[in-house]
Amino acid sequence: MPFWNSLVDRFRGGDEIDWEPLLIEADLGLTLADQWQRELRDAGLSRQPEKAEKWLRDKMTALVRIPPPLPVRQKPETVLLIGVNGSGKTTTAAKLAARAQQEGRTVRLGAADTFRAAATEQLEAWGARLGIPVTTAPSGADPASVAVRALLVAQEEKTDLLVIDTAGRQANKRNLLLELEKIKRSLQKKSEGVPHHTWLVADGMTGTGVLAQAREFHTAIGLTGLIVTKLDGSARGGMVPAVRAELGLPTYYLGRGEKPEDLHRFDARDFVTNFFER
Ligand SMILES: Nc1nc2c(ncn2[C@@H]2O[C@H](COP(=O)(O)OP(=O)(O)O)[C@@H](O)[C@H]2O)c(=O)[nH]1
Ligand SMILES: [Mg+2]
Repeated sequence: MPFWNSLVDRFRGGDEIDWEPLLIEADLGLTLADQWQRELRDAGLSRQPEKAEKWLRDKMTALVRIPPPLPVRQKPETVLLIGVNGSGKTTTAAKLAARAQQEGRTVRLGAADTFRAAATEQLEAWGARLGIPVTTAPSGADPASVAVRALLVAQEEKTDLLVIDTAGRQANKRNLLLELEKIKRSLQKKSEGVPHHTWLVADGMTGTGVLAQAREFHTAIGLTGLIVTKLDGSARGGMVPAVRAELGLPTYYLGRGEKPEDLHRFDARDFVTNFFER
């Protein structure tokens, strides 16, 4: 039985359905769950699961629909990926690079996670596998200077797209935020408008943890959007509308696996269908 139907069945206590726990279980977060619960009640849909589902689908589709991003004319179009350890940043950097390469664009990767040598090696391995150049530095080097060097080389080579990978761990959280802030500021100083995208890479399996991370990174660094990974498992991305409602941030891609081709451009209709029917 699709997830949504099984939830509705489980929460159907007598005739009237209490929508809030159901919406919370679907990772929509407290604020949105509370709001939609009230609106469903006001619309008289407490006892009408089929109509309520239609209402929710329309509501969610309208909320998560995003205008296509404006084309970036400046070269390289620069993406800065940030997020907690293990969220999928390095894999996603490779996936974005592979996708751009497929579209016939030239790409460079920047390995600004200098906290662990293994992180740079992981990105270099992807670069070698995909035939994409990677700007690296020894572990312990200043991540901001690696990022800037990657930008300068990419400008020189007129590369179409630069994707910069960063660390998710530091001695402590504050240090990590300071480091990321410095990377962003250093890039901005080199070239106005860069980075064009500062995307949070967040693990969809952490549910509304994604919302908490988005709040924290958005406040400290300033995000322009999200990529939600690991939606090939049991998670179906309820936090995507939650983040959109609370922070106004769109989700641009969904990760559904570990391979380069497992990165899907976000599509509102697909997302909502998948959310209710899988
Ligand atoms: N199933 C699944 N695994 C993923 C996805 N994205 C990343 N991973 C895996 O998650 C783990 C951590 O990814 P990594 O890119 O190293 O995370 P980072 O620490 O943020 O750089 C790796 O084993 C990846 O293969 C995804 O969309 N689906
Ligand atoms: Mg990494």
